[in-house]
Amino acid sequence: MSTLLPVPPSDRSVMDRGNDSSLADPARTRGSIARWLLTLGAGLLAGLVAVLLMTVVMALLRWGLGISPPPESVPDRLAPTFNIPDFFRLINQYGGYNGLKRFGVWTGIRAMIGAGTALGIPYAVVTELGRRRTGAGRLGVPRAGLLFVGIALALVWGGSLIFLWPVLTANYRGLPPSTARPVSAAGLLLSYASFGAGLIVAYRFVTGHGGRSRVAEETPATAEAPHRLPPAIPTPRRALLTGAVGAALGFASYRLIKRLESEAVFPYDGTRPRQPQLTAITPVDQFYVVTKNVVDPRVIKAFWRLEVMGHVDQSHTYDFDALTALPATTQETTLTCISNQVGDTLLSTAVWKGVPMRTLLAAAGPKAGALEVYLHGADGYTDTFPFETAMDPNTLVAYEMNGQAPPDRHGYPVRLIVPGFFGEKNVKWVTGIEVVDHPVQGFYEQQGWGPNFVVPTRSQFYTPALNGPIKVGADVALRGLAFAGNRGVTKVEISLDDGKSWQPAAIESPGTKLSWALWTYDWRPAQPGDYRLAVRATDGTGTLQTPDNRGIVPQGATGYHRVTAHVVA
Ligand SMILES: Nc1nc2c(c(=O)[nH]1)N[C@H]1C(S)=C(S)[C@@H](COP(=O)(O)O)O[C@H]1N2
Ligand SMILES: [Mo]
Repeated sequence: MSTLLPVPPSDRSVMDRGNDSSLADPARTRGSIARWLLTLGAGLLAGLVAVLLMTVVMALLRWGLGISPPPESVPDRLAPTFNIPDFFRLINQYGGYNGLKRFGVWTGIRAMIGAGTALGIPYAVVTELGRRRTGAGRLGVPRAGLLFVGIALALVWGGSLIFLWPVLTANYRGLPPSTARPVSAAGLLLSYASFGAGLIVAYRFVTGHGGRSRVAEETPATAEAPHRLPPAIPTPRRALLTGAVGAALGFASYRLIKRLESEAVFPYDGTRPRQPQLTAITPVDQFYVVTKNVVDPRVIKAFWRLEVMGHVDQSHTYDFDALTALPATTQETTLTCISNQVGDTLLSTAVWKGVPMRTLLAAAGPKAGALEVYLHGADGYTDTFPFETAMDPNTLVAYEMNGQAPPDRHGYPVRLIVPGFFGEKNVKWVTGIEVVDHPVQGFYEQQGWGPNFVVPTRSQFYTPALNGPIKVGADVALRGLAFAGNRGVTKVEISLDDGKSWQPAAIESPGTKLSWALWTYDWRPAQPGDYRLAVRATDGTGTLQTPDNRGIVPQGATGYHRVTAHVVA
């Protein structure tokens, strides 16, 4: 098999043009330009094949080992740096959080493929100029080409490690932060190296340069007459073959990405029960879901570890069996998202079983000055809460939800339950509990949410009958919930006249200090007309819910839930 395009006579003269006046010949110059264009085309083709190979490697590493590739980790790295108004502007611009997430990842994939393909051009130029000076090296690749790839690799890898440092703790299969970081770094290196190797091999193949350069052999370089080798150009057959390999790699990476996309969170992120089925305990499959991710972690229990480290005397690492061997607490707790509007249903209640966090902290021996805990999730998510809250006996490292292992979307195998605070502190897929002696900020905190994450007292109607007209004299069972963080609900009152007068509602299910109360109020409207109904609750400290209307940014919404009842004759 010929490893080198036979050099046509015209090219031999181009090759020798250092010694003659061929540069002055316009026809030869045109031939030389055309030849360079073909060379650059070979570079682009090689770059494309190489980046598609890298995409396959990245997708396999993501799927198999949970190593986050840049199209996923870069948006994750950037998201906390947006302020809340910009974050919401983007969310609106891209049709919701899911739309924004999709945009981020696909932009990343496109940018990566574009940049990788484009890198083929400088590689081709450097390689061909190197070939002129030194001829092909031992591997059929001029040293300049290898150097180019080596330097590019070092720069891109080093830059990635610096830029992505905070999110290298992510491992979607559940490795804890201290292991995840080197594994992520190695995964990036392997990915980038697959690109570099792919570029070298694909370019060498497509331009027909084998292990030895026949041109170089035929015209050995001398000091007086340095080479004027023509740039290598692709042979049609090899270009076709390379294109076919590229198509196969493109297909493979497409299938892998599609496979990951089928595990994407789009169908369930932000979901809430559509049919109001209000029960004291929410069935697991109706529990609301919120996640920052495009593809949630699917933790392998055998990979999963929980590290308790930082400002402690003795770091500890627990595997699942070691954690579940510790004395556990079972408690009913309601969770609600900070972006839950008054009257909305991003809130649910489950019975959680887990180890009190303070058991783990006591074993590690927090040092004097412990201020906060900095939590790490397998998805690189972070959040914080005061050390005092971490020592609260109700703050759990939970591994059961309503008597079963929590499903992936709720943090399998282990998540935090932090009564009193908004859902975001309830870190899912938790892999690290880091004690710190200085203030730190988590994923959403950096955007400017908070600083107060205490759930304010809330109450709301949850009565489907109010959606339609109501007959005068009919019995209407008004029903709803009230929730007061970790303070419990002691009283719920209903107003039928827009808050002018209040009547006590009956407590159908009191819940616990940590969970919602369900209330009912039997109403029989006597007159037709539009009634403005309102509800308010009093918490366990005797404090009445605030009537002040506050939006969800930056500390969660407050105010009375009001609904209109259309009573007809
Ligand atoms: N690791 C991790 N934990 C997380 C999140 C996340 O994106 N990643 N989202 C938080 C937010 S904003 C909320 S409201 C709750 C939702 O918990 P749920 O989906 O089980 O209802 O999880 C919190 N824990
Ligand atoms: Mo949330």
